[in-house]
Amino acid sequence: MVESTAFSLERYSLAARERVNGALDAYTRFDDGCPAQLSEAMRYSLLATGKRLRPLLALLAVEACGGDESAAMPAACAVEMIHAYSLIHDDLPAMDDDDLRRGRPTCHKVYGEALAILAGDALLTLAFEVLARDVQPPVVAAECCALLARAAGCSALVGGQADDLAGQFSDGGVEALMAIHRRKTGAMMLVSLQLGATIAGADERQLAALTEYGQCLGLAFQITDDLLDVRGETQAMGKRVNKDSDRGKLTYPGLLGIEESTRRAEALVARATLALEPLEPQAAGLQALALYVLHRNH
Ligand code: GRG
Repeated sequence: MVESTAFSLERYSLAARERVNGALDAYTRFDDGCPAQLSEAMRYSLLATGKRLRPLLALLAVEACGGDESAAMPAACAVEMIHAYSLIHDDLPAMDDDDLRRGRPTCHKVYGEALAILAGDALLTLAFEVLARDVQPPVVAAECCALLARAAGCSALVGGQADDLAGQFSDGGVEALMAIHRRKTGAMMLVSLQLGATIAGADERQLAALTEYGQCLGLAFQITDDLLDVRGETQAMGKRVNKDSDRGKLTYPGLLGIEESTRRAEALVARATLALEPLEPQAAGLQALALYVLHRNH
């Protein structure tokens, strides 16, 4: 990971991931009749090694807006649950049909398709239970539920996935590609920041800064994801590489070339970090995270 001078993202994220993983583990120990195989499948995917980028965004956003990390932990877990569900369903034969995720066989390869679908359903549902019950006060919890439902719903995550699968805009240009990824990838990153900000009681100026940051970061993340798909190695990525280009999917390097894609990712990260100015000096973590997204190798 890339170090910023005043803030060690490496040190912070190592410890924060531990806290997130501990909370995710606790949230998925069911003693209320959840079938053992189902909870095993949920935990297999949820607790697998991942970057925990969305939880980190929620936790860093609450701090950037002057709030307390522990207040945002339920939201950090909720976004990771939705993310894990979307990966399980995306890997299914009816969708992207993948065998490898996070360095190990996909959920349906281990537990079968039916249980993998149900594990995804249960993680999606659990996310809202956790938000509604554990975010305080209840009026903020309700606002968080509405924000997350919108970001995960038919006009964002699910809608972006539907358009992507339908090959919508496949003959379009960069604008078409951005329209898919703003919903499929960007919306969950943006809402992670918005949840942290909402829990911290952010004002309009802080919310606007995080929104600009999140929109730029989401697009930059997708460009680097496409670049890694071209350049990356299966072992480092923990998933099959070259799959997008092999399937004739629109990608940034495919449309713009590697050099221009890299330049765009750099420009977006520069805009993202500039957007954080109103939040300084509390946004050092988010600054470092933007640099990490640019230089990541998995
Ligand atoms: C099934 C509703 C539904 C949506 C699926 C998440 C998704 C939408 C598709 C996954 C395919 C993909 C490669 C999307 C682009 C970027 C992305 C979301 C990568 C995975 O996220 P990371 O890199 O993964 O944060 P880790 O494992 O580190 O959490």
